[in-house]
Parts: sequence; C-alpha cells; structure tokens
Amino acid sequence: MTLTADPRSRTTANPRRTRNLPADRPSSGGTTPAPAGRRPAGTPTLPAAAGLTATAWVEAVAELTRPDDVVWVDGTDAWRRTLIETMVTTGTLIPLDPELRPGSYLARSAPSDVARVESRTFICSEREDGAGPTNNWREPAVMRAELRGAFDGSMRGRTMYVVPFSMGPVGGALSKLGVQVTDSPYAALSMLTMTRVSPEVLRRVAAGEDFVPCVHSVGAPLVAADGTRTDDVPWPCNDLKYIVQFPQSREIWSYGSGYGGNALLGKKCFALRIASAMARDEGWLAEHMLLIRVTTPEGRPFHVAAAFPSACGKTNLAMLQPTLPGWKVETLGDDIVWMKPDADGRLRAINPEAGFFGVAPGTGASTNPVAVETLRKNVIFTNVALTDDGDVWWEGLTPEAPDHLVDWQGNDWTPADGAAGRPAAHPNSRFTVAAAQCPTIADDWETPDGVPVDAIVFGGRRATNVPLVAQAYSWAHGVFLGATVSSERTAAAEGKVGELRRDPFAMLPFAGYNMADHWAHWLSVGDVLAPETRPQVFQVNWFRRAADGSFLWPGFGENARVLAWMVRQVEQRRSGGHDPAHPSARPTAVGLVPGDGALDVDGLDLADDALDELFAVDPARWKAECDLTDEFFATFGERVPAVLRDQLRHLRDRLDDERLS
Ligand code: GTP
Ligand code: SPV
Ligand code: MN
Repeated sequence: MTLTADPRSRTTANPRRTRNLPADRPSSGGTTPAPAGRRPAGTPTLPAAAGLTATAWVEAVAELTRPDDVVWVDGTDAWRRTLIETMVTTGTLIPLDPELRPGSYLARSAPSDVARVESRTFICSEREDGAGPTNNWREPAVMRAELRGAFDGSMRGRTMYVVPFSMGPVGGALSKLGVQVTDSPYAALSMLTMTRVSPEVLRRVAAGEDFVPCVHSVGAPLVAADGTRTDDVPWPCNDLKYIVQFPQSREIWSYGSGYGGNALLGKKCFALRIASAMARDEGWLAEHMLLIRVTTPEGRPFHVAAAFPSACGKTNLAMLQPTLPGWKVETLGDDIVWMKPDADGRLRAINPEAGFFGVAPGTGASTNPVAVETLRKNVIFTNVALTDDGDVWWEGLTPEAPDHLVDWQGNDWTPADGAAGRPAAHPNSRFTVAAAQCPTIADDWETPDGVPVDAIVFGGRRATNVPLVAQAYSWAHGVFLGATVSSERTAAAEGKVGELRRDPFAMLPFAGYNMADHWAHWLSVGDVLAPETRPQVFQVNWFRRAADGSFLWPGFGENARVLAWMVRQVEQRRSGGHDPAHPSARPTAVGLVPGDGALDVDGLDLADDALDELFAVDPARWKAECDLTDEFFATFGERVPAVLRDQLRHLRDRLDDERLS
C-alpha cells in the first residue's frame, strides 16, 4: 500500500514525497486517542473515527475496504490534472472541445444512478424518535453491522482517495472540517470544486483538528474475494445503495452510488444532515437555502436566504439579473446556508460550499444568463447531451435543439426523439463548477464571519393556492410557513415527478433529526435574535398556473420585482416609515401581500386577471389545506411545538374572517 499526497509519485519516483502523509497526532475529538501510528486491532464493526488520528482512521477504513492503494489528495492543480487524466483514460470523462468549452468534461452515469435515493437514505440516531417520521431510521448497531458487510472488500482493485476538506472558509468561525475517503475519482474531483481542499486543510486535519469522517464506495470492487478480476466500467455503482448518517457520532457512510448528493458527501450528508444535528446542539442553523445580497437603487444592501425544495429555483434566484432598473443582486450561495446568531443578536450566514452542482435543463440565455456565463470553462457536466462539435446541450439551453446529438446515455438523438418524449439530457443532469467563476459572485462571499440576514424566504412548486408572495405576520408565523411547505416532486430525487408532498423547510430529505424538533429549534433561535433586526419571513411561489396550465408569473429575472417588494417591507419595518395613505401591504388569511400598486409590474406583459389569480386566497381550498396540515402535524405527535398548533388555529380563524377575503 502506498500513502502519498503527491500525484506524481505514482508515475515518477519521488522518494522525498512518497512519505508525505499527515503526521500521526491524537485527534482532539476523541475520548481515547490511539497511540501514534498504531493500527486498531481488527475491525469487529465499522471503524469509527472517534479517538483515532485521521491517518489511523483512514488505515482502519482501508483495512475493511481493501483498496490497492491509498492516496491523500490535497487539492493542488497537479491533483486535479491527475484525477482528470485517470478518468479520461477509463472513459469516465469525455473531454469537450477545448475552444468551445475549455477545461471541461462530460460524464455519463449509469442509467440506474441519476439522482438522490431517498428510500435508501438513513438517519441512525440512538432512538427512532430522534430521526422522526419523515426519515428512514435504523438502529445504529444494526446498521453498522450491515454496512460492515457491504464495505468489506468493497474497494478491492481500486484506489482509495482521501480528501480532507473544509465546509466554509478554512478556519472560519462557522466552518467545519471533513475527510472523505472514496474509491470514485469522479467524487474526489467533484469534491475539489464543491468544497475547499488545500494543503492547509490537510495540515489542520493532520494536526488533529476535529473532522467529520465521510466514507464513500461505489460498491463495485474490481477484484473479488477469491482474486478474480473484472474490467472496470466508466460509471461503476451498485444496485444496492446506502446513504447513512450517524448524527450522534457525526459519521457518514455512503455505498453504491456515484451521483450528486449520494456521493459528494460534503453536500447534503454533511452540510445538511450531520450539520443540522450539530447546529441543534450548538445553537445555529444548517439549511437548504440560497444566499444573495440585494442592493436597492439607493445603495442599501440586504441579505436574503431562501429555502426551496430540490429543483425549485434556488440556483436561478441566486444568479438573478434584476429586470428592475437600479437594483442589483449578488450571489453568495445557491444550495446550502449555515446561519448563527452573533453577539449583537443578528443572524449571520455563510455558504459552506465552494461550488455549484446545478440543474442543467432549463438553464439558458433567456432564463439564467449568469449561469450560462459561469459555465464557459472548467466545468464537469454530468448526463447532458453531447453535440457533434464536442460541446454540450440540454433542454432549455437554446430554444431549438441541434439536428443531431448524442444523448445522456450515449445514443444518437434527433429532435424527433425529443418530440417522442425522450429528452437529450437527463432531467436531473447537472453541472459542477467553482462558485468563484460566477460573474455575479459577491466580492466578500468568503467572508469568514458571514453576512447579516435580513429576510428568509420559503418557497415551493405549487400549481394552485399559494400566492406569488406573502409576508409572515411574525417569526412564529414564519416558522409555520416553513414547517408547512408543500411542493410538487421534481427529478432531483427518485420518485414520481409532479406528486404533491410536504417538504418542511425544503429539508424533508436533509434533516438529520426529528423535523418537529427542527421547528422547535427555529422558534428558540428566533428568541435569541434581536427584535429590531430579526429577519422578516416570506413565502413565495413562482409556479402558480392558470386554468390552461401556463405559468401565471414569468419568473426568473422578473422575480426581482418580488425581491424588491420584500426588501421594501424590511426597510419599512426598520425605519417605521409606514404611509397609511399608500399601504405597501394588504392582509390576507395567509399573510401580507403587496398592496395596490406596491408590486412593480411596469412593463410586464401579464394576462388581464393574472395578478388577481396570483394572489387569490380561496378559503375553502385553504381550509382543506389546514385539514392536511392537521394530519401532517399528527404524524409528529406531541413533538409539534404548541406555538405551531396555535398558528394553525390562527390561520383557520383568519380564513373565517370575511374582512380578509
Ligand atoms: P437543486 O440544485 O436541486 O437544489 O435545485 P434548485 O432549487 O437550485 O433549482 P434550480 O434553480 O436549478 O431550478 C430548477 C428548475 O426550475 C430549472 O429547470 C429552472 O429552469 C426552473 N426554474 C427556476 N426558477 C424558475 C422560475 O422563476 N419560474 C419557472 N417557471 N421555472 C423556474
Ligand atoms: C438537491 O437535490 O437538492 C441537490 C442535488 O442540490 S444533490 O446534491 O444531488 O442533492
Ligand atoms: Mn439542493
């Protein structure tokens, strides 16, 4: 077994560097530090990192999974190149035309491995009610034994890459370290873009700083236990999958998938599932949110964090180009936000990620020109179509499809296939790109202390009922809005697209503990925040449809109009500058909506009654929603905070109040 942090050492002998592994020092996180350099004797169950140095833990995992070699990846360009070369050789990465798409590659996954697998995602808290009714729970000891069987020899014949990474700016007050071991060079390379991987992070891990241990195997050994070899394939994976979080011991074990959140363990597994459990214990919040700065024409900056379920518009809103003159939007993050109250009682937020793993379909010059610009170079595309001149294409990139393409599965494709319902790009095809490459990224997006949050937004994909925008009457009402989000299913996860389901806080697949406790935690964080600067909470819905099925609202850049109204509402609250002659908002049963003329729709080509339809609150339909909310709350039993049950009662009362309809 060779251990090295230098990619050259496997091709050119470099004895000085081949021993360049992290020093063996006791980890500060454990209770029983292992003597330096000693291997744990045997592995009766899964090796846990607690008490082990990073090196000893990696060795223990290697002892279980049996890779041919173990290499430490420190994120330097040499490593990036080595990983890419390896995958071009195996056919995992197809180089794109160097002039049309410099430094960019296409990967095609196995058709069975195209999205997150929620049915195989497990939260292994000590007690079942620690995970709650919205999670798949398994008893930790039982799962450890099961995983031990799956991981036993799972990396035979492969290289194990060890990737130490930081979520958040290295050393920042809200940042955390992780170490992912993986037998997927695709996952290793993606981690270099999606997280911060550097020699400095390697040094910190080696020096014994706490880290979240993340083990990933595609579950496709090249050598069987009896020594027989099989040939590799471009996208190895296993039909059996496990995406397992142990929130108590803060561990992640992922098996069988190489795709997205299943495999890039810094993302959903760590930054949401494990981090949400850490955040509950430490008094902060880990959320499935984008983060932007909106600057008014007068030059005043406001920060907005918005939670929408998967494939419901976070990346698009994060890169929004306002259509309103004088307004400016800068990008800070597009998927995950960590927020913590500071000493002054302000909620401060960072984006713990370093890249975007964004939905390709629907991303085009007319919808998201900033993303199109971000994707000019240095991108890993997965499951999009290949053009004849070596570039990429997906539905929505241009209005017309090219005459001929190679589709995401490697087959010839013509527009006739599209007409027959076979898209050229998979609906959950994605791009992986550095956030720093985004033309609208804020200069200070890596500020370690984060930015102050002024508004929190919850959204979903709702064809009916939910208005374009509504402001919560209070923090508690805002938590109620977040807790009761429902949304039509998208292709980002396995399951039936379009089916309506509850997705509280857009965190249904991402909460590392009982969702009802998450609501209680939000209420208690609200209590710590200073009332004058506590974020205002809003609900939005870009997806309401007219009777003919068309979207009532143009969306995308025009969403700036809604942002502008929200920011003015925040400004007005702060200044007390309320003009009763021109009320900016009008109360409805579900929240405050823009008053007459308060939502700037100048120059928009809206259908005659579109605005009325966008803001219509139908009491009968909403009462039916309340009944569903009752049923939903009932699944959590006594754990639902009384404050939220009160909110449901207030909503029903308002629906009965004729002055509000
Ligand atoms: P995840 O990365 O899965 O968390 O998704 P996301 O929330 O970042 O969603 P994204 O911005 O990638 O959008 C998903 C899909 O919704 C894309 O096909 C977009 O084109 C579409 N979309 C985004 N914003 C709007 C909008 O304002 N209106 C309409 N009609 N569609 C939108
Ligand atoms: C999501 O599904 O919300 C994503 C994609 O952002 S994944 O990283 O695969 O979870
Ligand atoms: Mn997401």
